Amino acid sequence: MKIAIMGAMPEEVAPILEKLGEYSTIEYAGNKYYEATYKGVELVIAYSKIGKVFSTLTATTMIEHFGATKLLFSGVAGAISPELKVGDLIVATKLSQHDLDITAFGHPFGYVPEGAVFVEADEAMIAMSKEVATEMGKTIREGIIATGDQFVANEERKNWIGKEFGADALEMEGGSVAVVCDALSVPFFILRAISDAADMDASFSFDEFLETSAVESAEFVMKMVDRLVAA
Ligand code: 4EZ
Repeated sequence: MKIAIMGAMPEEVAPILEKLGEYSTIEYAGNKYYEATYKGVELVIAYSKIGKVFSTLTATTMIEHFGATKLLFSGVAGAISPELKVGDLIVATKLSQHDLDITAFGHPFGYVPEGAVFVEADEAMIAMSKEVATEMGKTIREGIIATGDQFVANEERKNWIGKEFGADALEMEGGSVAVVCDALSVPFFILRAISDAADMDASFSFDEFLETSAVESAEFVMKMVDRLVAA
């Protein structure tokens, strides 16, 4: 077993590297990858840079080049569901690409031939996350995450994504990481802590809460890793 832990931004992986303390740095394909042995299990950690293309490259590299056999994503997201507040954790049950559009040919949003609107995350890790939440005394919500190459700061766009995909949160990497892991048969887990409400105040809220929410997510993901290495 080799576990990949990825984020999109430096702030999203910094708390994980801090917890590990010692790691080696490898430069590959325009990014830095960090390798460590944690409680006897090999880890590879990286932030991809923002968006579907960079996250696709990083997830693929972690699996194909570094040999990761499980992948956990930690980061922040914009809330769609009004029940999700800043700092709250959401685990993706399934993910979609909200900006994928060949509807001109009669296909649904998020769909291309031989693909699927939704990609499902690993059920075993979702179940494990419930146990971890109970153990930590935290509430986590399961839901649908919609991904696209847009920072959504617009109520109308947010509501459309919520309606069209039944999505509870949105971000810019989960859906592409899901496609990669699904295609390569690598179980994956996508966790996000809310940083904003994807509305007109989103950029300010994001700037204010990126670090604290990233820490919330990272701490939870490391508890997941603790379980995985103990199993
Ligand atoms: C993308 N990430 C945001 C990157 C923002 C600014 C320099 C998560 C996210 C997000 N994505 C948090 N809130 C969001 C929102 N409202 N729309 C899209 O994964 C980079």
